[in-house]
Amino acid sequence: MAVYSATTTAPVNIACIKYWGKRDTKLILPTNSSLSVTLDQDHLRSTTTSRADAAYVKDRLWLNGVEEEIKPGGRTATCIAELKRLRKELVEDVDSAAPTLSSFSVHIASYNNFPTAAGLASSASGFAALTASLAALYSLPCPPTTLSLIARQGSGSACRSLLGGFVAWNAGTLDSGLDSLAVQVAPETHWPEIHALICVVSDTKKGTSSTSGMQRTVETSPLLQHRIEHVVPQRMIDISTAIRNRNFDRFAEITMADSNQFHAVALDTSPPIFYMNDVSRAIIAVIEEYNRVALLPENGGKRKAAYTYDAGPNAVIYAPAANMKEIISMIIHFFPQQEVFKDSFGLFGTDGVG
Ligand code: 2P0
Repeated sequence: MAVYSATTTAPVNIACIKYWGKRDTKLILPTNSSLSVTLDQDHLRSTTTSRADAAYVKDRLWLNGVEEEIKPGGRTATCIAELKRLRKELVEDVDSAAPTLSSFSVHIASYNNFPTAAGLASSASGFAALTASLAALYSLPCPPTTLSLIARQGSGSACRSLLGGFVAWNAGTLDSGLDSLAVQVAPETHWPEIHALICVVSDTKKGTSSTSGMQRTVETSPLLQHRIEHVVPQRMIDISTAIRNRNFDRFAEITMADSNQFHAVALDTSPPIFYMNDVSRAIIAVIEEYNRVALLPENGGKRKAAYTYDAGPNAVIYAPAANMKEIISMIIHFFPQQEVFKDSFGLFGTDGVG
């Protein structure tokens, strides 16, 4: 009896231009485009195995060894249904001799190689790995950009984790969502000098989930409308240019400005959402001072690091690898692992993204 099984991995991605807001909550269509860096496979990633068997009676999912319910009509069920549909349309209807895997139930097991307690979002790598493993199981003749349309319906940010390097998620304009997909701006090999340092400020679960938080922002924040119409479109162009030109100074300037505006729209939400804490803000002050000195003409006049924060207090610091040693020493100097930080502050390590 043939065993149909496929295992794939997908890394975490960290956005420089933030996704925050949906224009369609079912299809997960965003109110603005976004752009991220996919971290390398060696560090933070999800690994997912999918199996199809005629003997399975229903689709089942395990996350880190614990079975999760697949809710009918929910995000996971939608992704599985879309991939089964593509198997039928693109493989089975074309080659009638192909096994009709689309009619079998699937068992899916996914593991993260980073502690869920680290407070790092796992939905992006998780839904990207789930989509990629089913696509491999079904031998779908689809490029990652096409698969991003499906991963997006699991979790918006997941569409960006199907591609490596520097990745844009184009918001698109169609109601169908068919133009709301991820494209590679530059491969990881284009700019391997850029590394990411993840500073775990807190490992507790965040108070407001991204899904509900961003919806509240869409409904209540006047600043979000300004951001969508007048800020993000130009930033997407400018940061893509900075990446193509390997211009770290400009990349850093835009990344920090966009992190700050994302947290400003969170604050502009009613009731307000606070994701950063005092340690997060202190890290911003350290990096701002580091860059202020670097920007002096006698020091070269260019920024040396960029901070960015997602829907939680943990900092991600992007910098050329050559600056990382200095940055890590500085962070340890200002945030020594004394009693107050002992259990709540840790350096996760450096991630080469190239
Ligand atoms: C991002 N975040 O661009 C932004 C920055 C958080 C802050 O994408 O509802 O977990 O599943 O589409 O993808 C978090 O949003 O939300 C996120 P859903 P998701 O990375």
